[in-house]
Amino acid sequence: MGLQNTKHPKAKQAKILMLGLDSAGKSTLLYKFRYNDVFLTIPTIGFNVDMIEIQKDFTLTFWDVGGQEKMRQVWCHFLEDTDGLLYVVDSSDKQRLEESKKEFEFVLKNECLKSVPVMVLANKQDLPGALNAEEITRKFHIKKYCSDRNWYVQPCCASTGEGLSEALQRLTAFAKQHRRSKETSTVFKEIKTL
Ligand code: G3D
Ligand code: MG
Repeated sequence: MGLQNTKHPKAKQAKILMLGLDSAGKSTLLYKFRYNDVFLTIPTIGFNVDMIEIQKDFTLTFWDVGGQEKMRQVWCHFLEDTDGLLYVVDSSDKQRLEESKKEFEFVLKNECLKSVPVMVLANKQDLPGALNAEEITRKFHIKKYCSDRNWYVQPCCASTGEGLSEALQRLTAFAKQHRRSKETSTVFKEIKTL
């Protein structure tokens, strides 16, 4: 997947970082966001980057970073300048929920993600036994770990697209708000140095 040019070179951009264990459905989601279609995904070796024009003057750049154990060790190199964390969970994979939760908690502790809004996607809702959004919220202690930022848990199914437009809308609002507060604090810092 390549980096797409937007029609408006001066459009504001916000960076969305997609994380989650391997096979959670990140690449499927990104294809669905981008093309509204389902593609056959292969395990992401490294990362994919794609830009999606949300409005004429606003684009989201999605960084879809591989979730295999080896890649998780380098997640920290992708955190800078993030305006929104999109954390994808396979809600049906009960055996790996604990592992996913640990990675989530670990990454949130990083200074680079301080106050960055979080959208957790409780994916694969079509599969039997999938935990719902409330269960994922409780299991991942999201209220505790995200008490200092905007957060939301969206149930979805990447293969059918269910729940994705709601997720994208809310994520856009979160990312815009985050960018605005970053800009405001930069202005304050500049004023202080005058
Ligand atoms: P990743 O990028 O997080 O590693 P992928 O995950 O997007 O590559 O998806 C891993 C597998 O999960 C793929 O199946 C994909 O089709 C499937 N998948 C993604 N989202 C959903 C969903 O909402 N429901 C169901 N049932 N499956 C989903 P394969 O078989 O290619 O490994
Ligand atoms: Mg992938």
